[in-house]
Amino acid sequence: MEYADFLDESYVPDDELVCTFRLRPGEGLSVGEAAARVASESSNGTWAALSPESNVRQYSATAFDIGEVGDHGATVSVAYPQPLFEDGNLPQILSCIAGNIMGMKAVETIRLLDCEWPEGLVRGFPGPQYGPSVKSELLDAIDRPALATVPKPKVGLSTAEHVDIAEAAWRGGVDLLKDDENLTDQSFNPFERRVSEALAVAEKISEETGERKEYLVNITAETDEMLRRAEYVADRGGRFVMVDIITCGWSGLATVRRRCEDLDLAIHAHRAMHAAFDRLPQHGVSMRCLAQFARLAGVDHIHTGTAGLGKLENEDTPGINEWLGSELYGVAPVLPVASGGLHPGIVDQLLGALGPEIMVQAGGGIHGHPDGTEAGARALRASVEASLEGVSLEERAETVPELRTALEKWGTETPR
Ligand code: RUB
Ligand code: CA
Repeated sequence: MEYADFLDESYVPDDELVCTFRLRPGEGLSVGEAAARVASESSNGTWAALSPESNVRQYSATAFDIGEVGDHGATVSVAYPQPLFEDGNLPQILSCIAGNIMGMKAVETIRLLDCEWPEGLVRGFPGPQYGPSVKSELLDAIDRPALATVPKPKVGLSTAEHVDIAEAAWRGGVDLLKDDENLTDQSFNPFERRVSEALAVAEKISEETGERKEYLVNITAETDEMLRRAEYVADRGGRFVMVDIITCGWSGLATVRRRCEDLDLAIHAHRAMHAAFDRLPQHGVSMRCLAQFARLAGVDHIHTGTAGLGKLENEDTPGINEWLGSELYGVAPVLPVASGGLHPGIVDQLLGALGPEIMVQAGGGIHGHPDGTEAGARALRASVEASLEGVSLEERAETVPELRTALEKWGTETPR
């Protein structure tokens, strides 16, 4: 049992997890030799030749389908037999397919690009409870994108300031208040006070406007504490929690997902730190794969970028969103969230690129409006409605002065 045994260029996988990598071989190795080492190290081989007595080869991965060498290396596929994996254990799966291989000398760079999930593995995961159906089941955003806003400055506001901003944003037409990724339970804006006061105001504005107003509450913390915070949200009548899924980890997310089933809470996934894995095109784990893991783990919404229109860089938002909505053995789809540098002048291009089955989240693009948060929210809502009705922003701005002001301030440019 040695490296060469893990490569079979004519292999045809059947019912296995198939991962596509792009790699540059380490010095002195061919692509095929490097691919064999990847299949070996990520399943059950090692650097030394072994002569096992039992049939452990049945659990070995096989590298196959080696592509041409392009800009960032050559693509190779690796098939992993399902018994290699424990049911529903995402950390264990990732320790194989994105584990030691990321630092092997046999590859100069390697990136996990895509996974094809067999039914047997998918069945071990819960998937989302709601997904895009939050727009009609928990909100009144049936035929349009759900609209969310994160108060800015992102941290440092007092609870009273935070809730005042929320009130203005809800009244101006957004559906969801969202905590920022680094706002949890700080002394200037403690978790419990913020949640109870904001949810009370959400109820008031829901009655006033006749539209359900909800709150994506960031519960990110140590796992037991996340559960306690989720319970607090549910006790106060909240319907959503938010988790920074990369920084708190897949295991913590799995525990939260289980509890959210009992509490009937939807999960908003913020992906802060994803770019440590997915920014360099030649190395790491693609955002596409991170989004796949999140869907299996059962988040209802996840940030997937802005198709290049916002302030942050991202690979292939349309392709990721398409995967999140695709059929996967009956697992619910996930609602993609576009966020980061969005403002009313960009919305039309955004919906053109991504379609209306998304959540649109804007912070600075609402609270930076010259006439304040409520006007900013009105401008964003008007831009979304105009886009869906096929009316130009300029034309709609004639009857919506808040939109006119936003367009004068920001134009239709991408912020930096
Ligand atoms: C957006 C913001 C979010 C980013 C994360 O604020 O703070 O954390 O959306 O990015 P603003 P992504 O609207 O002021 O830019 O959605 O790409 O993960
Ligand atoms: Ca943020």
